[in-house]
Amino acid sequence: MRTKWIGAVVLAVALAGCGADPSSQPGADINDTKSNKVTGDVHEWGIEVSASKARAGKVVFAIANFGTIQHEFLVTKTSFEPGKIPLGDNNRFDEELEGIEVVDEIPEWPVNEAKVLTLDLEAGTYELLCNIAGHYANGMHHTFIVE
Ligand SMILES: [Cu+2]
Repeated sequence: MRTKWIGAVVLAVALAGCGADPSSQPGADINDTKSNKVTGDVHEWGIEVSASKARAGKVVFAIANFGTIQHEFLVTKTSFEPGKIPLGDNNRFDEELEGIEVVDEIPEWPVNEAKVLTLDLEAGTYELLCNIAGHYANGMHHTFIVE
């Protein structure tokens, strides 16, 4: 009887852990997978990728728009903390801003279509993001580390 009770408590704690919102933890959008071939998707409101790290050199991003509206996919090299690029009055950030370099992008593309972007990336910290008004602030960004 006593053993059963302990088992129930452990199960309850495990379930509570699963319910926690990972997006509320800083840096939680990083996964441990390292690959130079990255698949992923953009949607309201987020960017998911199969790998959060790559080796310096050629990196291929194959990204689907699984949202219900058009999105863009920018690869930016930045010294700002994840999600902390300062926004202007128009709810976008200035792509010429000090501390951020837009390396390249997939411009806005239709729902349920995928695009491929091939880049030569040097080591550094990048943020993959969508800079359509309001989209970055709503969570459309993902840290990407090149080592
Ligand atoms: Cu967007």
